[in-house]
Amino acid sequence: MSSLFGGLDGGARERVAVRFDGRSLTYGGLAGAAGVVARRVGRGGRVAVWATPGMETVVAVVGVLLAGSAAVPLNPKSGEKELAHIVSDSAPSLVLAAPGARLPGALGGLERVDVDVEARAEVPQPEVSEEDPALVVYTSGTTGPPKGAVLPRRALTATLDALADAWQWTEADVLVHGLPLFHVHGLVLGVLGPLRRGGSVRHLGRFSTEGVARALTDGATMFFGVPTMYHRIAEALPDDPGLAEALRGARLLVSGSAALPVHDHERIAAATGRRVVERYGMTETLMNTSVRADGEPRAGTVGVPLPGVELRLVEEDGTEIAGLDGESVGEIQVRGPNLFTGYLNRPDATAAAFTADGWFRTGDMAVREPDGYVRIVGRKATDLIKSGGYKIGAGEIENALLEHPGVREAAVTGEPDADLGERIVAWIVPADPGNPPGTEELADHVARRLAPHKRPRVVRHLDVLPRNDMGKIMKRALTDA
Ligand code: MCA
Ligand code: AMP
Repeated sequence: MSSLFGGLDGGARERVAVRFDGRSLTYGGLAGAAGVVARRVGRGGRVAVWATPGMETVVAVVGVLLAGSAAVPLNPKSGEKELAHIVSDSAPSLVLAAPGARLPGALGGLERVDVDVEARAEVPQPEVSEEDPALVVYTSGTTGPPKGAVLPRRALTATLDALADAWQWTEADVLVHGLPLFHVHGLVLGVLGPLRRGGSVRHLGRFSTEGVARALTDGATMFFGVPTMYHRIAEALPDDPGLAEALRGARLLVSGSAALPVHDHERIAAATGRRVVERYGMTETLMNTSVRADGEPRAGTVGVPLPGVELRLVEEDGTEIAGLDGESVGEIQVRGPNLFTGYLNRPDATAAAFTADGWFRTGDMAVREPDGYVRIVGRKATDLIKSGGYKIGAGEIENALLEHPGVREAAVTGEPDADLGERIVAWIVPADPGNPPGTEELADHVARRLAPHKRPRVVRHLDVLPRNDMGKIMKRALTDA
């Protein structure tokens, strides 16, 4: 198992691996506590992790990986419908949770094992293959419930080593972030990344500009965030000289999960003299491109393909765009060891995601600058919304809205939002036009069923939804209305 975590294999057992608000674990402590989890979990199979932003989640995921099993991180704010789907789809053997964490009814049928961060046992040494699944991460599509992307161990190591090369990321780095631990950004890059390098991660529990400033002033060298976090930093900078000073001292500021607006990039550059580095990835592909630490961090670009990643732009008819002209727009397709193996229980969706010759269709549209830099210009599907860095499918929200008795018809779109990138807008035809359900009621309804970040922020009432001759809702007409 030597391969996943350089930090656990090396000799630096006294070095701090992980810190959460006053609690920390050294590499020796993490190996011991994760060893207990690994022995309890055993080899093979899938194990759910109640992924609160705390030390237990790190110990649980590392323990599952040391056991040679696959972790299924669960969003602790997921609603009943979403959780029930994930649990029945991934069929975990048990759920790992922090002592005292309250688990909802949807997990009632699962055996619960509490994680003890103080416990210690030898790390087992199971036989594992690099193709064995390491994580199953649920991600939204345009329609239907989220799909479980199966990420093999080699995808994690390939992406983390490519990032180490691009960012000159070493064991001397201390990363700070406040990202959720049930998605690739916060879990793979933000936790497994430092552990693979033998470095250290400080998790804020919850993102705040003050927390970032404090950590960077107190020895952290890198910050990872989604554009919403950088927007909040850009907003706070004029009144917070300490924040500007802290960012100035960082070795690397990295943004990803959605496009970083040029305005925020430039405001941060003007106030701190530092340019944020953007990288581009996806749950299914892990990281594809990045601006390199020794490259030019130009606003609005996501840099160059990472080592080992093949990337091409393809036109609608399948023709590959040959030149780097900075204006021909095509879909980004990628190939490489960083890719997932498929969607759990969804061979149809897996087949549809790849071309006949094995390229993964990202659905992201881009151009390539003459020097090879990739500039993302949009997305193929209008039914995918990125809000706060979370990917959200219009279809799953529409289905949830239709389960509300006050809703006869529903359509969901994303609208530009300075803070969230896009905000979710629900267009509904009320069952009773004289008594339509209010915004808060529908927001709560969706938050309870799916997750709070999937709740509509705006609700608009219509007498009828605009449909074409085939009866299909014309979303563009709604967005333009
Ligand atoms: C609000 N809340 C509610 C409701 N309304 N709860 C229940 N019912 C409601 N009706 C709660 C929320 O749960 C939250 O609780 C609080 O109110 C505020 O929520 P909200 O306004 O939605 O969010 P925010 O606090 O403003 O969060 C902004 C954020 C967040 C911190 C930027 O969006 C975020 O963490 N984004 C990161 C997304 C991410 O990691 N994406 C990676 C996937 P409480 O106060 O308890 O929190 S993409 C990926 O992995 C790929 C590979 C990539 O490229 O990176
Ligand atoms: P997810 O499925 O949640 O992993 O989100 C992946 C999607 O996030 C990608 O397909 C892109 O649309 C978007 N994304 C990630 N990083 C960036 C970035 N740096 N710039 C623009 N879009 C991004």
